[in-house]
Amino acid sequence: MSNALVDLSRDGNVAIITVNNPPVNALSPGVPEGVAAHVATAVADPEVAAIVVIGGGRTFIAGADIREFGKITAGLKPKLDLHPMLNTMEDSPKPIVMAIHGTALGGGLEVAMAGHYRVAVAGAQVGQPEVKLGIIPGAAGTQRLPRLCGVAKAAEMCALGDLIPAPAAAQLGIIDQIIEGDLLAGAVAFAREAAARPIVKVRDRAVAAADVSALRASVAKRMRGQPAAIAAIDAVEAAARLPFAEGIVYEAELFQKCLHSNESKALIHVFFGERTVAKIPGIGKDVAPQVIARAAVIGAGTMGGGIAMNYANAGIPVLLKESTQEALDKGLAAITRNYAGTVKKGRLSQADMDKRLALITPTLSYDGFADADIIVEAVFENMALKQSVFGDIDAIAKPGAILASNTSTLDIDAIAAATKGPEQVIGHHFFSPANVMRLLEIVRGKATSNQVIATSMELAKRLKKVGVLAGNCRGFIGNRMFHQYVREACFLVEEGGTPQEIDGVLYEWGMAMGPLAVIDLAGLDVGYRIRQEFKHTEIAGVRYPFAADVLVEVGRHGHKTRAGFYRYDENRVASPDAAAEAMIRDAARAAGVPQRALQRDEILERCLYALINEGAALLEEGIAIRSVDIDIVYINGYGFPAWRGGPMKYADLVGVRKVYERIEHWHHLRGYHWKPAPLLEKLAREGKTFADYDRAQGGGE
Ligand code: ZOZ
Ligand code: NAD
Repeated sequence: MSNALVDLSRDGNVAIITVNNPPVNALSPGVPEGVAAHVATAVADPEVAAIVVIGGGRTFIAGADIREFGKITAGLKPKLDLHPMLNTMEDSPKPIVMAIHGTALGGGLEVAMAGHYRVAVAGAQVGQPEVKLGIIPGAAGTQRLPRLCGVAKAAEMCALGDLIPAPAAAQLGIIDQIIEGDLLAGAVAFAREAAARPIVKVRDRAVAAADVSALRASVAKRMRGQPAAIAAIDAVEAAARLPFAEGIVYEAELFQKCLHSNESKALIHVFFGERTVAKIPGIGKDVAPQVIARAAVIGAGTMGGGIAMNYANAGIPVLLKESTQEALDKGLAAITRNYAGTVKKGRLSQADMDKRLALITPTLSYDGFADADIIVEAVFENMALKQSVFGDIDAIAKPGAILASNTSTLDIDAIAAATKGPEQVIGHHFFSPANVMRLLEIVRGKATSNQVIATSMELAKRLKKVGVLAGNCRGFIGNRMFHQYVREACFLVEEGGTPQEIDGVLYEWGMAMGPLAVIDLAGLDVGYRIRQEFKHTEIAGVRYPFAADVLVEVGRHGHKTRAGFYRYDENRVASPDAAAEAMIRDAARAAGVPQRALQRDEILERCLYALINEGAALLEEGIAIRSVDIDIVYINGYGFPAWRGGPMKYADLVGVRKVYERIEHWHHLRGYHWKPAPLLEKLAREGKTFADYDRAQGGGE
């Protein structure tokens, strides 16, 4: 079967099969069939001596079509079977040379390994990244790869999913030759020579067992909650134990199990989610992003220093302004220390560190700010100060320059009101440490222009961040939800749980850190100050979480004072602190909070369902565009495990109705804080999911 997705042509006695399925030549329906049909035609053609398979456009085959997996698990399609195509290729009596540029990933590398030779340009990359989607290679990758590079390396590649640059892959035996110059011409020449040699199939190569126990142990720890990584090692090890035909049956069993797991559904949701969040309804390709060639940052504290590093890392020169020489020196010293640490770990060269530092110009004045395409404010979290800074920069910025605030809670419109051009003002909420955390919450004010939003979304990519657009409200998406989560964690500790018990349950469930450990790290005083500022919004008779306040009031501010919910040693290693627990206990007794033993399920439900309920409210208010936007915020900014899909996907996986019923339960018991969000109630009553909601908004899978 020939089709528009796969083309067959000839260069003398070499047949050329080109896959044309943009953008990444995924193995969508029609591609495997087309490749197999063209191989059969070429084999039958007496004038063909050898065959080259190549990808049209920017890449070789980047893998199976991930969209098909959801259809299979939903029962809408039969399971994928690539083996007929792979066997047709491997059994070809004429040598098949795979010509690789871009990426040969997952099913793409599996196709490449069913050929008899692989050649690649030096810039290509190969890998079996399926584990990042919660699955294992399902088209003999776990059986052919160890036959090329050995069990140990293959197990590592399949369990970790890292991409291997072509030159390294050549050293490992995965690639036979690096082609200089034109790939197709090089592959055709290689194929002509190969026609004279006997064919060796990868499946017929010998493979020796290897000790992978260290990898197994490290994966069990690093990738907790992700059974696919261990399954990948099991499958690769089987290659040395079982004949090829039995190995692929074993691989298929493990593949199916992984494919139908919640972890895989969650990770596939995250894969598409990270791409969906870049799409903003109403802002099309006709809105051209502005050029950002120069930047300026105000405030060289915890956040400003990290933000300046992001710009320097992206090659964008950046001015960094402080109000005193002392603060400037301190900020620069922190930046230098940070880069030096990366150099020491071998992840950055000294020359690159010097180059990046040279892009950061420290200053105490606004000189040069008029040339900046973007000015980012990261001064103290105080409205009057921010308004005064925005008044200053509005007066000196060039027309069209973007004025961004890194505020975590303040009203973007009130900040914009200090300028004559509120359409240029936007929130760029980076997360601490700003040079490490991937999330950039982009906050649109009511006047922010579409061009400023489009530029911010594109800039996020350049800064290697995931940009998510949020509406303007106190705390935006991330912190507004976090506030509910921490409230429940504090209530739980006031009711008799210990910090390590509550944090332990959430950590075991998959969070990078428990909620109380997180606020110790961020500084208990930060939340305290915000609560004081918003005291007037408290409602009489509504329970107020006091656990953190009790600690702050005796000078326990978390890491920075080496005491908070926990005690910290000089290396900031936490240990339980009976004194903190006693203080909270005393305050709870004084407030008449009954003390009791807590169950794991209650801790999980109260913390996680509080997030979900607030997430539903944010959707309804239009603060978050889609539920997947919330998921991407939580995974990239708050240590939510990607393999749980984010809070809203987790709700879908548990069942929206079940989550709603439990929230109703807590509402009866605990009142005010647990009032179900109307959207949650509506979806539950209609038997719908948050994914359905996203689809109705024109987004999502
Ligand atoms: O897109 C980057 C990437 O990493 N893609 C995923 C690669 C991957 O994970 N491949 C393995 C897939 S799983 C597999 O292959 C299973 C297997 O073993 C076979 C199963 C057999 C079953 C047998 C059963 C017994 C990549 C590096 C390729 C390119 O990055 P870019 O930054 O240049 O581009 P993106 O990421 O913005 O992508 C452009 C558009 O393409 C969509 N897309 C990418 N990879 C896809 C895919 N769509 C479907 N399937 C894929 N594999 C992506 O969503 C984006 O779409 P738009 O609409 O947002 O533009
Ligand atoms: P910080 O106290 O570490 O740094 C603020 C810096 O701003 C100080 O070095 C101060 O000297 C400087 N500054 C004050 N007024 C100035 C002026 N007029 N001109 C130049 N410099 C001035 O605070 P931070 O933690 O970096 O927070 C900065 C902003 O980022 C706040 O709005 C905060 O809410 C937000 N934020 C903080 C975090 C976090 O985890 N720390 C996370 C996200 C956002």
